Amino acid sequence: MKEKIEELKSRFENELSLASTEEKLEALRVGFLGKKGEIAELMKGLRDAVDKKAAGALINEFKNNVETAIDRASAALKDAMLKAQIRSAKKYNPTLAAERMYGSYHPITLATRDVEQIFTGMGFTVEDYAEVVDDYECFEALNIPKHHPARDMQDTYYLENGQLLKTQTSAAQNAIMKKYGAPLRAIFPGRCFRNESTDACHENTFFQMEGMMIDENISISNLIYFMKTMLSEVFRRDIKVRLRPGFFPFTEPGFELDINCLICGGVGCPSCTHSGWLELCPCGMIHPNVLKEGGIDTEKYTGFAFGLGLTRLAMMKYGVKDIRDFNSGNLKALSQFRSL
Ligand code: FA5
Repeated sequence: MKEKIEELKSRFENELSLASTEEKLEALRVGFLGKKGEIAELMKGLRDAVDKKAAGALINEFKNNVETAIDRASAALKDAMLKAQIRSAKKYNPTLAAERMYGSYHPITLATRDVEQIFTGMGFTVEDYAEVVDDYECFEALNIPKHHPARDMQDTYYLENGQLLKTQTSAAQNAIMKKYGAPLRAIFPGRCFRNESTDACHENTFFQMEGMMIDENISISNLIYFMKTMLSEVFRRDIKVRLRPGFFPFTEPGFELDINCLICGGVGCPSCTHSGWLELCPCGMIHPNVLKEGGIDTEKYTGFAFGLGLTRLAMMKYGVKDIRDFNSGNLKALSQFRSL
């Protein structure tokens, strides 16, 4: 038995040294340790052995050595393969020039700048205002006392201290009147928030651009002139608009200025809630109560105000069908606009 094991041992070592792949190692394992392998044959021969115990111990020792040797060889093979893969992998070279990536302006930024340019060219200043305001700024100063039904149209997000995320850029009207007095020409873009369900033309976070002009003898004709000029310069083509009466507690009279949907050409689609028209820029003559609250002499001055839906304007100008794309962070969609 001893000689037989010695002979198998040297054969195993020889074959092991030639087993250069996982497949060859596996064949070796089956050949020696398998059910019908060399070691199983040795076990069968135990019946005829003189000293069964000693022979059994020798076979066991040989079996353990074979198992360990094959496991080690297999681990060494895997290690060598991994190292070869790492060696052949493409190396990272920090000294190479980076792949070129260009940023682009957000379409709302582009639309804001367009409108700002148009109004600054007509003598308006551009004002900035807070996004977190208080009830007075957003409602009371705008002739919307507590419990006024008009508040239902503009639910928003409240802070624990009673402040709120502004629902409309009109929230800055009072502060700007107090800051500059009359005469006054100002526009103030800003992010607005409303707690409402979203669809293709409604977002809970969107931009408006407020405008105010206060002076002697300001009338609805002035308002219509500025609205027409703004729209023709923004779109630079003929677009259909309609002006209809609208109610805002801070205007008297008030109007809704709608634009014929440029996505569907007025036939009706999700972008215009299937009406063919999109509410874009409500406006009106500033209510005397609002002027008074802003410290303006209503005997001498009148004024108009408008609240342009900037995000909707960007939809129409750039043909974006769903307003939610603007806040999506989807670079594929947003990077199609003018590069930096
Ligand atoms: C107002 O917010 C008034 N402050 C506008 C105003 C100012 C009227 C001055 C008169 C004088 P309204 O809630 O309709 O009105 O919103 C104005 C515009 O903002 C809408 O026409 C629309 O273009 C845009 N807008 C309103 N809600 C949303 C919304 N959820 N998602 C996207 N745009 C909106």
